[in-house]
Amino acid sequence: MFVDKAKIYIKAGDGGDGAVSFRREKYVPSGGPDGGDGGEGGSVAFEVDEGMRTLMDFKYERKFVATSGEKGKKKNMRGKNGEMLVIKVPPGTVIKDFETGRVAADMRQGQRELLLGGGGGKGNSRFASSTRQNPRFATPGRKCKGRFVTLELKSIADVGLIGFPNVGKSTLLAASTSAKPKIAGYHFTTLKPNLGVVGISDFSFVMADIPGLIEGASEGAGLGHDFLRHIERTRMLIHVVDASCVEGRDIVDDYEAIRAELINYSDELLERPEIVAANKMDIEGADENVKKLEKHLKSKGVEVFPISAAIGEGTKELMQRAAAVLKELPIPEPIVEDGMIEEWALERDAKEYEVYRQDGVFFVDGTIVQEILARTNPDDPDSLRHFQKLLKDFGIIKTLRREGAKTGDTVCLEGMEFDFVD
Ligand SMILES: Nc1nc2c(ncn2[C@@H]2O[C@H](COP(=O)(O)OP(=O)(O)OP(=O)(O)O)[C@@H](O)[C@H]2O)c(=O)[nH]1
Ligand SMILES: [Mg+2]
Repeated sequence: MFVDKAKIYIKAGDGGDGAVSFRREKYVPSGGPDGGDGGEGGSVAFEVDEGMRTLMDFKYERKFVATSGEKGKKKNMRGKNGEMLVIKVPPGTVIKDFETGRVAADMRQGQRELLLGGGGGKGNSRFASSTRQNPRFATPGRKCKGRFVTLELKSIADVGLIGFPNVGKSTLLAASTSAKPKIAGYHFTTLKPNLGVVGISDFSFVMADIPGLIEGASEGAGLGHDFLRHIERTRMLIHVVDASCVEGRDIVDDYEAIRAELINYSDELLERPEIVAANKMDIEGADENVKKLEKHLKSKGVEVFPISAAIGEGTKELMQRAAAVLKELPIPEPIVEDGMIEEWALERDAKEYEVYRQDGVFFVDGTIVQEILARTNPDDPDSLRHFQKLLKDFGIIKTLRREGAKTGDTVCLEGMEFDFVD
């Protein structure tokens, strides 16, 4: 099956921890701290690969974790950085946060970093000062949260070829571009959109052959919704009908049935410019059918181009008209992003915390508290002093005071209790 939606797990690399180490050299009695910083974690980036047409690869590989930064080393050596993980996606891939459904990126071209790797921790040599000559603590690297994202492929094409199965959409694509879609006399020959470039003198546009639609497609019948999603992104439609009516259907009914599915799927498609290609004109009886359709469409102002895609008749005129229509249409905007990437980045840097009082105990909860605790070695007096400084720097002491905390009160930081000293 053609996969145009996938759910994957992505995680940026954690920052490496800072090292605790002391110089030990011959003839140097007290060498001092020399623990290096941890390396940075690798980021997760997405890159458009123009050659990719489906999200098929993500059916088998679903977990993408960038490498972590290495721990700091002695002699003030920094840990190695993690490597950036680049995930290749086809053009037109929309990346969404799985939980909220909000858009993180609409990949059209180039590369975008979506998840930043965690920063490395600081080695103990960073904490040396005149009053603290031998710090026995270092800070851990920042750990990154993994998350699920949804990838949705919405092909980017200027023109979408739509219509019932077997009407000759792929034949028209093959006649007008260098694409080589599969063509055969049965329904659903095309199972995924094929793209081709149409060149009209100095103008060119991308045309997509979309798998055949049937009645109920907007509710998921046939290949249904999967393909209407691709139509959503086109700028105009060429609605292909089989003028020979060899399959015994009525040409006007066919036309209206497809229109109904489009509109049912999205009101926006109602506004999309459309021209009709009445195909298979080489077959007897086609003339009459075309007249019938033209009469039906006259009042709606929809143009009908009689063609015979199999022998390339009338196709050039049709493409010229499509080019003329496209020239008048605005260039489509990428799907509006929802500030998701910024939020992911902020989440890592969240400085928020909450202070509340219960049974005389002051509770402080929040990611920043976890961060501060993770950086603290409770058995080390220097580290504890540093811990107090961090509480002050982040305004937690001030907030506690404002909430009424006095010297001797119990404060519970993410489960760890201590006495408040003002
Ligand atoms: N006589 C005649 N046959 C045609 C013409 N165009 C296409 N066909 C035939 O119609 C059949 C279907 O053509 P396709 O191009 O595969 O049709 P499609 O609309 O892409 O079909 P699906 O991919 O199944 O939706 C093939 O046997 C073609 O050879 C034409 O202009 N004249
Ligand atoms: Mg086809």
